[in-house]
Amino acid sequence: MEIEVIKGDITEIQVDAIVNAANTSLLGGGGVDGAIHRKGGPSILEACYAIRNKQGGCDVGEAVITTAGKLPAKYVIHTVGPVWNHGNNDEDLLLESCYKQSLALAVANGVKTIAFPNISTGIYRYPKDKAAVVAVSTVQAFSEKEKLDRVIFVCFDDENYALYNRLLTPEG
Ligand code: AR6
Repeated sequence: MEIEVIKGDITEIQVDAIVNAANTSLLGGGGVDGAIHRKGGPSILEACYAIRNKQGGCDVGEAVITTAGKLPAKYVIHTVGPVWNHGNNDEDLLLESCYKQSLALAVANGVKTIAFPNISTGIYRYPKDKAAVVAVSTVQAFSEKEKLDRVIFVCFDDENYALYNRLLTPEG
């Protein structure tokens, strides 16, 4: 399983599934969530409403899957990262769960290629260095047991891009 890092906009990535850093309402917001709904069009929000009607949103650390609407990806996997609170609220375990649940949902839906944004490191203020360690170690642990073809970390800013490159480059 290839694990890659690129700098860019996740809404433009051609993979089976892109992951959204959503909130518990699933009704959209700012950051990457806003960009995905804006570019993907209303069918994503309609699918999120259907999930809300069934299960009442999405808990922190959980994930749900919808269409990707007009985006080049086939699916959007919406996961809800933890809000950073000085590390006092199991933020690391909850962030790890976001990556695990998203990967499990990908496998269950026949996804072979998946792209992750840097969940929780924007509006939710999770320190980027700590979040990158959780993201990379969780995906690497997953790859030892189950395999997708490709996992791409899509970094939007230089700081995250540098952090992921360092973690994913041997002796880097
Ligand atoms: N492509 C890839 N990464 C992006 C993009 C993009 N188009 N836009 C932003 N990022 P954030 P969170 C990066 O704030 O911290 C929303 O309102 C961004 O630079 O999107 O998990 C939700 O509805 C950062 O590194 O998500 C929630 O309420 C990363 O994506 C809340 O924000 C995550 O930043 C979730 O906050």
